[in-house]
Amino acid sequence: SDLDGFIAGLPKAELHLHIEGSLQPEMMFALARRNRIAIPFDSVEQLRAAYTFSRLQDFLDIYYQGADVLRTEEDFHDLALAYFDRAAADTVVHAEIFFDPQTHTARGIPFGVVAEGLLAGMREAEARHGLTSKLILCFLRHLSEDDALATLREAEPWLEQITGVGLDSSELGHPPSKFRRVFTAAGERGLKRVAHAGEEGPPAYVIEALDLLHIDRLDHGNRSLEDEALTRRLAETGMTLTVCPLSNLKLCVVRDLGTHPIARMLQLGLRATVNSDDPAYFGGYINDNYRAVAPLLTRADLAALARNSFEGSFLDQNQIALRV
Ligand code: ES4
Ligand code: ZN
Repeated sequence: SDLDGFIAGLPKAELHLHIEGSLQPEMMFALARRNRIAIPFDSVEQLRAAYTFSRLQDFLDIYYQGADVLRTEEDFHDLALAYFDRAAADTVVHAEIFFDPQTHTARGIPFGVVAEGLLAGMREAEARHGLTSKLILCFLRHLSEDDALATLREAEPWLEQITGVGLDSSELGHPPSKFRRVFTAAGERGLKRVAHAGEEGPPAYVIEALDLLHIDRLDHGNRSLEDEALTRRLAETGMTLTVCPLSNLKLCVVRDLGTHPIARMLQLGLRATVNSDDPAYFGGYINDNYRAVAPLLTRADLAALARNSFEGSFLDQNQIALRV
């Protein structure tokens, strides 16, 4: 339709994308074959049918299992390039992608294999599509802070090519305060800081992410709206929220798309953006996410969401002027 054309025509940045969550069932089977690994599913259809979740943990269990087929530098390169090809088709001109090194190093895959593969894919996407990108290293919050600190040390040779650190995985029971020291260390090394907070966790976790982790951007943040003073603070400080509508639907963070808070966020003056999170698992890439919430929004709102994605990116101002 006309609205689809409007969304498709908006240049946009994607700021909340787990590269391991872009692994499509077809590629999972192809990599299993290439690496001679058995996977506990008979077909792409059977695998897709397993993607029904009642909460974040249901998804994480299957997401970590899926990542097991990723073994070589070429695998990570192919994964990244497939995502960038698909993102370019959705008029994404810049992407800041998360990766979860601990998911791989815990299986004996060296940090450098993961990083070099992803960086090669990023360079190829820029040459092929002019799509620029940045890399954000996420710590798994269900693991210890010592494990995160060891991961930051392992990353040391690649830190010039890594823009920031993030915090993801199981939120409930793993508050931001658990990672205060590693986020301080990352800040001292000049890295940007982001964290998933307020997806399933309470507003208090968002406040901890602000006050203890000194985040530059808030991933999800939905439950911030339960706290009026916090909402005002996020609006007044111009904090960017990376919101993921189809993820919120699939993980039962919202009951249905009709009650998604994205419109309310914009009305409250929050710098919200729209992103796909784990597109292979949640049933849509970035334009699908824009289309999912479009009925709640005006065209000016949709354009504001796309503009926010550049303002909230880690590009500098003159780079933004060139990208939009
Ligand atoms: C994630 Cl949606 C979501 N939440 C927390 N951690 C994650 N890792 C990958 N996707
Ligand atoms: Zn996420």
